[in-house]
Amino acid sequence: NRLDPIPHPPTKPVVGNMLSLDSAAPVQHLTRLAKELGPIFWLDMMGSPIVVVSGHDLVDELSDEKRFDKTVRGALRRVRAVGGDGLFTADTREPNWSKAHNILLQPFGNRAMQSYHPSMVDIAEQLVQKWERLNADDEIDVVHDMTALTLDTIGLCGFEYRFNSFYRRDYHPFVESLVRSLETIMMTRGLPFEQIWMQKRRKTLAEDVAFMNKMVDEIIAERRKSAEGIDDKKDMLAAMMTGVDRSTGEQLDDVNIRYQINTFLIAGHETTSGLLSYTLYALLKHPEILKKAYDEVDRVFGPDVNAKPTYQQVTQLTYITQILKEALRLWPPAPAYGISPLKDETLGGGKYKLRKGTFTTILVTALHRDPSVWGPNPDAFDPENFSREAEAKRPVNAWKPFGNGQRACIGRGFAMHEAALALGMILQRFKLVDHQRYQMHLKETLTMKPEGFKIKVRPRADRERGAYGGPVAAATSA
Ligand code: HEM
Ligand code: LEH
Repeated sequence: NRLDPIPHPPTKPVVGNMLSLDSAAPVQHLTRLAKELGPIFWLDMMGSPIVVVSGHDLVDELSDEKRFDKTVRGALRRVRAVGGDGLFTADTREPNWSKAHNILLQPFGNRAMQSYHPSMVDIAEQLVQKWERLNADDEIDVVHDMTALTLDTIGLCGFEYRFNSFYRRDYHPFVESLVRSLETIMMTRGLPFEQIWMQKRRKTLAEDVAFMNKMVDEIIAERRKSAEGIDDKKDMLAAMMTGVDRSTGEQLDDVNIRYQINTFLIAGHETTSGLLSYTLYALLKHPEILKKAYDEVDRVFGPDVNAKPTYQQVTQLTYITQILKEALRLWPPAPAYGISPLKDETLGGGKYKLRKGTFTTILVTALHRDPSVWGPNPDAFDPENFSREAEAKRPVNAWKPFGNGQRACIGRGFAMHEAALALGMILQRFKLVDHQRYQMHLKETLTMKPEGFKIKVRPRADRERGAYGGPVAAATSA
């Protein structure tokens, strides 16, 4: 075989490894296979191979953008039904990739983050107000509330739209369509003869996509004709409508802007919510880390429980950021990404040959627990992995929750600011109660999230008494 000597599990005739891969939990299955078969192995997906890499040395090589580029295949190719040639699902050589990349660097830059901060606080306040009004024995569906938070946040910062998820019991109809679409996309991932499979689902997919496109197209058209000049708005939509790609002098067209917005909504819905849910889980299970987190929040945000955090204060939450990074290590919400060699390649000092174009998956879940980087106990949750000293000592390309190089996540700064703010505001107010003694159970969609994770909260008694030597109620912000 041309992939010899890369390890390979036994295959069945015709289907290869296709049907033996757990279709409800493919990433967890691949992660187990990586433990068995090692840092590199390949699977036969009905005649087309997919190489799965998770050893740090090999990932380091594969991170060389002169030799390897992102490839939009497998599950991701089908996400194009919603994301079109938006940044996330565009091929690097498509003209709209570099054009949108250049234009979007500004609205995802640091300066722009400061302008989104008040909107992020607006939505985070809706979350904590909901929690403040719960009865003592009411349960919180963590993933639901974190998804409401992250979706509403990108809606408001992205295009001044309020999904108002905290004012409804079910999700907004856009979200119903999005979730159903992603489900179909994952179910049909990699299946051949797509014309004959699941006709009902394919029809629903087409209807859902049409519905989502129409809603977003209307928002764009509204903005184009609004009396208020586009220039007055400071959201991502305004930046996309006015931005010019310096290298071509061109602007984004409205269909591409729609695909970018669909993409931001997928991203806002799928990933940051997972990050926050995993983080709350880790804190519940590690009281000593939770204690340090409370101390930092109290120190940085000050004594007033209701004070709105400033942008600067959020950037000072360094220990909270270490906690978030460690959660991204153990449970990367985007668990894999696909690349392929630009020409015929050899890896591992001549050991493995990869032909040009071979579909190769970086399995981030397994990379992030490689003992050669993280030590003999890589499954332990330890924010000290992201202390300044530990980060300085660690080799590059060992921690890849946001992907690689020019195709890495453009929303990284947005997601991290949003997550630190929300976690900070939660800890500012609440004690967390693990009444279920929840044990992690992952549900895979496009990403992975904890299933059935419920908590309860109580107001923080230590702060009510005034941990700073005076009654906090008197210290209302002016
Ligand atoms: C790309 C992860 C949040 C927008 C990516 C990639 C990863 C990732 C791994 C690379 C995918 C690949 O190589 O195929 C995450 C994680 C997030 C997050 C873990 C939260 C914790 C967001 C948010 C947005 C966003 C909030 C936008 C509002 C994008 C875009 C790309 C991307 C546009 C494509 C960039 C390009 O190829 O030019 N993300 N993401 N992401 N992400 Fe995120
Ligand atoms: O290797 C890939 N896919 C394979 C294997 C799969 C089971 C892991 C396949 O058969 O399709 C390519 C990677 C596809 C997984 C993409 C997950 C990314 C989730 C991020 C969504 C949200 N987002 C968007 C932008 N930023 C965040």
